[in-house]
Amino acid sequence: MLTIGPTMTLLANSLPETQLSSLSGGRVAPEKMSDDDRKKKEPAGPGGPGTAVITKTKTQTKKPNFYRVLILNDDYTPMEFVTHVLERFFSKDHEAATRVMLHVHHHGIGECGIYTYEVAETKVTQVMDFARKHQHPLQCVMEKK
Ligand code: TYC
Repeated sequence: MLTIGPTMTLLANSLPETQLSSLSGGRVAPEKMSDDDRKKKEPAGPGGPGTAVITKTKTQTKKPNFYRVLILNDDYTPMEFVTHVLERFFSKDHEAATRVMLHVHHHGIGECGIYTYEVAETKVTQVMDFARKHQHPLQCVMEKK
């Protein structure tokens, strides 16, 4: 989850007490200062003496978008190479990697993992660079979930 900043400040005496109380979660501090003390400490500002400022921070949340990273079957890339790719770049143990590789071999396409945009993009680039380096035609793509 992402957290995005604060939102609202208002003068306490600009609202009726019922609204004030709900804004502050019912925790508006009672005025304890005597009138004499207040005169010494607070200048009579725009809100007048005894003006309280309440800042309410509203936390906004945003769900990240997720992307599926997929590999495609072809007739030339060795099975062992694909299994190795799944272990190396997608942190799969040998059995899980073999399972995904065989699924792709039989069905034409299969899922390596689900990631946020930047991570998925990095995985695709890593796989494509690694396949090219070893002169295999293996294809790796990402799709929005
Ligand atoms: N079909 C390939 C072969 O028979 C193996 C393979 C599996 C290739 C999965 C790519 O994504 C792939 N050698």
